[in-house]
Amino acid sequence: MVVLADEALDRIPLIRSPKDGANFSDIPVVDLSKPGSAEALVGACEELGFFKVVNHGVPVEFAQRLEAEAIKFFALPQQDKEKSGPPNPFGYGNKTIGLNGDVGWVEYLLFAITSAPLSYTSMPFLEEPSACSFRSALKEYLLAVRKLASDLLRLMAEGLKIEPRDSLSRLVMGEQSDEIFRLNHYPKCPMLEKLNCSLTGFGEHTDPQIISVLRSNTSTGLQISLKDGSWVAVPPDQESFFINVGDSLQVLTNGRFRSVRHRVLANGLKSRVSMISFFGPPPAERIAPLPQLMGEGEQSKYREFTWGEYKKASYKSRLSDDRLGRFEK
Ligand code: GA4
Repeated sequence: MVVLADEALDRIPLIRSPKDGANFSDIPVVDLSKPGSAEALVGACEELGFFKVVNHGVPVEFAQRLEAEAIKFFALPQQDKEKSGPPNPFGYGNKTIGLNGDVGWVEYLLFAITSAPLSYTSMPFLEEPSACSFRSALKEYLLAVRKLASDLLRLMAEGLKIEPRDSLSRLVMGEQSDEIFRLNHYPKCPMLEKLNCSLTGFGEHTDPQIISVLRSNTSTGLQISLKDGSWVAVPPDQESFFINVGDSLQVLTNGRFRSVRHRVLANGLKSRVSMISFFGPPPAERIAPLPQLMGEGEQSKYREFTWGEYKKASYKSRLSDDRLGRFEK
């Protein structure tokens, strides 16, 4: 039996797979400065539900500044961080994910974001005068990534030949749109080096929203699941963004795009810091296949629901649950 020194570790699932999984060199890369990017995006969303974007227009320094601020926050004494928790679901969380018993080798800050003017969940640490540089780094990053998300959804509409071109982007750019931002810190876990298995950082799941925009430091850990169910490791790249198709976009395209199952494994040698923006529509928005994407006589594969209903059901589920399955016809 493997005995882990840290008691909390006992509750976190070990994954009996080779440490980092096979490195997957076939992650589609979409260069936003090149012609044909709209078609490339669509191909990647159909095949994997996941891709990487380069020449994305977000200055690298924005992510670096926010990462440096996040590292300073996560280095604070535990009792100071706890003042901004527990997450309900927003705030500082440590090892527990969501409200239904999921655990992982991760600590995080989760924010609800509102636009016009941009604001986010207030937390005790953000009220300190010393958090001024955190607040400004957060704002500049969030604004730049919202613009990227909007550009990507416009390009998707172009690639899908949907008019008007803002049919998808308008869903996530409105004042009532539901945006969430997450800063994750996966501390290194040196004892993993001795074990021939990995520790769950963030358990397997799909994202309920439309798209998610992820940036990480140079640590490995992120894995995605391919159509055949196998897991492959995504090589990190701190200058690019990784995009996930979420459950809602799968429904909007009547299953043409694939909501990608993904997970993060903790690293024995190096801590991982990631920042993810999740873009959802307004709560009252009806999530149903876009009529222009339906062939003649094609029926929706899903029962109708609003984003508010889907989100509520999601937050009652466990991370690995097949949330969309419950809405399939
Ligand atoms: C997965 C995507 C986002 O990280 C998140 C997560 C949320 C949470 O951390 O509170 C959930 C998870 C996510 C889906 C199922 C529920 C809710 C944890 C969980 C067990 C912020 C989101 O929107 O859904």
